Amino acid sequence: MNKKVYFAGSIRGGRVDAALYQRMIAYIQRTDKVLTEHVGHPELNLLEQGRDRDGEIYHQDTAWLQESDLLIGECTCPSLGVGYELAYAEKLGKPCYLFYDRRKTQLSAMLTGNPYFRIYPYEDPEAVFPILDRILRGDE
Ligand code: 6K6
Repeated sequence: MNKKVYFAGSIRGGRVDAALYQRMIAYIQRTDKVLTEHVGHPELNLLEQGRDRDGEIYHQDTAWLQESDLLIGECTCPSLGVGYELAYAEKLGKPCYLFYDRRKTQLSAMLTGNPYFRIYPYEDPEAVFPILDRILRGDE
């Protein structure tokens, strides 16, 4: 209860799974706090904003990673930013729980080969929600 969750999902990598991100974020928010709610917003400005604005995003997101209790990532859509966040969270020792749709993608060996990451392949997105319950209860 009241854990601070860093939710990671693709933004400039592609928004094909944005509706699922939004559902997962809303589900987590029933019991806990999501620091990165914007990742699920249906209308985002995907354009590069210049070094200064993108620098603010980088500083805010790395501060939220430090503040977070755990990271939950939806990794079906490949994203350089999400990959960077996962390595950053690992260095900080934050527990990382990763989901991906095995019908749509093969996850990078840099994730599946690293036992630090707890990885949950699924075939039906509905399977994600009971796993989220267990993660948030601390049972995973
Ligand atoms: C403003 C409002 C919504 O989005 C913006 C501007 N962009 C970003 N804002 C906050 N975090 C971002 C933004 N772009 C990328 N990120 C972070 O990188 C998120 O935490 C995502 O998990 C991840 C996505 O990386 P890309 O490489 O797919 O963009």
